[in-house]
Amino acid sequence: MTMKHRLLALLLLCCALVAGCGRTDKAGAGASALVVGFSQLGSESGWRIGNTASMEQAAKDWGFGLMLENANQRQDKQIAAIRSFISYQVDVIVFSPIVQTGWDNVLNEAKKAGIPVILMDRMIDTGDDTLYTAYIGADFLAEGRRAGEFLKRKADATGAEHMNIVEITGTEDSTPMRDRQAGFMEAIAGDGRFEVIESVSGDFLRSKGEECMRDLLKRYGPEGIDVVYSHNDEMTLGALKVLDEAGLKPAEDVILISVDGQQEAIDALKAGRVNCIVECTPNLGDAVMALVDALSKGEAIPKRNHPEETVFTEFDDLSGLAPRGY
Ligand code: GZL
Repeated sequence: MTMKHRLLALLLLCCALVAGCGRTDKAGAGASALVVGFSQLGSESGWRIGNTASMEQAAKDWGFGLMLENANQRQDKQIAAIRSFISYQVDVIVFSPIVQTGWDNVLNEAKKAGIPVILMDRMIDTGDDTLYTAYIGADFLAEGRRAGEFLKRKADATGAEHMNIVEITGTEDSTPMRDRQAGFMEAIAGDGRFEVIESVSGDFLRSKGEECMRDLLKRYGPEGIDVVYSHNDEMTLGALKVLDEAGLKPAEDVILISVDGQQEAIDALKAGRVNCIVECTPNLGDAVMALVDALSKGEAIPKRNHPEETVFTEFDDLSGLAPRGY
């Protein structure tokens, strides 16, 4: 941690202490000024940017200090951030693990320091579930199932006898990638109308979603692909650009199933350019801070916490849908 970072963190702590004096926000007047160390994995998507904003706003609403470190898609930077939170003895550590593996050592350090850890948005692989106090985030298996259920409904509606599916997946070894794939495959399993001809990683990035779609079209041709199942809207929006350039009609010549629910993607759905968007809300901040507040009061909190989520399809009337905010 450079001197600049130390001074910044000290400044943040002072702000938090000042903010905490005599405040009357959600945590209640007079509560001590809690400090939350938050390691965000990056800024790869509109979803991620919305998630960070949600955390920053919630910390303000609850009157908690927030030490935010953005790892810019690097696990080593997340681990370094968690170590800095331990050395500053924050009250709670919250982080969104970019991948599921490789966290036991640093989480053991947090455990030894007596600092509770909340996993937000993504899970970890560990043999010791005392290394984290709670998980709060989507049920990605359910999201994948919703994508598969839509495709079956679409095939029923069109009478399709066979559909070639290409999957553009999120970051390898991340929870949403693993479980959105597993849930989707589970939903279409045994249905002879569907064949997944290829899965490629777009790493949740729009630019890579575009590259993947271009490569897939080269390999299979416009007649060879009936469905694109994309693990997030950014990659879907990249794929749309390629389909347009190829003279294909998105959502007609190629069925597009996406996940997240970013405004730009919802607008594409409303315009008939996407068929289905499975919602994944980034607005987890308030629920995270409620868990932090409960922990600070010595209250037990649930180990797993899932937000309510839905699915938006071409079959729905979306005219009354509120602005998405991300
Ligand atoms: C899902 C989140 C994913 C989003 C992507 O909870 O981890 O990461 O679906 C984001 O947009 O990059």
